[in-house]
Amino acid sequence: PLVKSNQVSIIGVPFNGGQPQKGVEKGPLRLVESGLAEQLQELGWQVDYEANEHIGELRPASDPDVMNLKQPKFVSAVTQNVAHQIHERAKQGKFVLTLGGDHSVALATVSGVFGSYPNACLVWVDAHADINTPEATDSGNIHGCPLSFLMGLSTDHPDFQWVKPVLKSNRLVYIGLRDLDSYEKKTIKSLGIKAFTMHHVDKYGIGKVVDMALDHVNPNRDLPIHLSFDVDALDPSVAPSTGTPVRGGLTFREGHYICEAIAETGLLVAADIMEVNPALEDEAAVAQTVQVGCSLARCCLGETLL
Ligand code: Z70
Ligand code: MN
Ligand code: MN
Ligand code: MN
Repeated sequence: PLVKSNQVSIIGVPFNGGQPQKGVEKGPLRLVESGLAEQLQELGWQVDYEANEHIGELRPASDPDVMNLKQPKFVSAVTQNVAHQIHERAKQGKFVLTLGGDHSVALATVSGVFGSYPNACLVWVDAHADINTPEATDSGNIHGCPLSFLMGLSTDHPDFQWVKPVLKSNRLVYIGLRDLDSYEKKTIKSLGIKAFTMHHVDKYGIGKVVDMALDHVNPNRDLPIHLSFDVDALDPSVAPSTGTPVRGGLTFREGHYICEAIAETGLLVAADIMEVNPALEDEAAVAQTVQVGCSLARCCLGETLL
């Protein structure tokens, strides 16, 4: 395996500034309180945990919209800070497991991971493409934009100069897409980004889709892999407590299969479990979503491999 140690760093990022709904900042603590660290120890990993409890204090006194983006300074400050934490852990040869928080936190995870593994590839599992530019975004919510910054599609935003264009279009692949803005569709086509929508999952089956996805971003199966998993990729019946549920998503097994198959390559160096929102839906739905988040994380760390 590429991760040289049996150590995993859990990085909690209790942050909601990339979108308007409260509660997603409670995701990381709920995942940890439900026993995630102990579960990973059970799998043979040595676990450390950074809760980032005080990250909300990075909120600036004033944070006006810039180019339609909401809370740009807050998002930038938090993600830059966390990017450094992740970069340090990855450099030490630890597997980095980041718990969101909204998906703007991928500015931190991808920057940190690719800082340590410049030749890595990114598997983005999501109902959404999260590749809007500051100019193109309708909502202004930065969780819909991280990939545009990471790919250098929006280089002139004053608050995000620290984000380097570490991600090339041939090192990104999507799985699970089903809710795209028209600018996002145009961008995916014009840059030739490989995207497996739910249509492709239906057509080929998840086994073939993951094979084809890895054939594209990692043809020789020798590059480090970063998996960023937005739980809204899953069907709302599987992961109901998330800010932007979209019907027609991945089944429980399809979601877990993705994590298992990527873990099985031995190339997975980092995983993100994002957009679990314990303030949405009833307590049974929250418990179900938290359990699914934990089991996806365990699969990333080899639980179901013999
Ligand atoms: C839309 C936007 C988004 C997650 C919603 C939605 C983006 N494309 N991402 N929920 N996780 O606002 O840019
Ligand atoms: Mn650093
Ligand atoms: Mn997302
Ligand atoms: Mn999403």
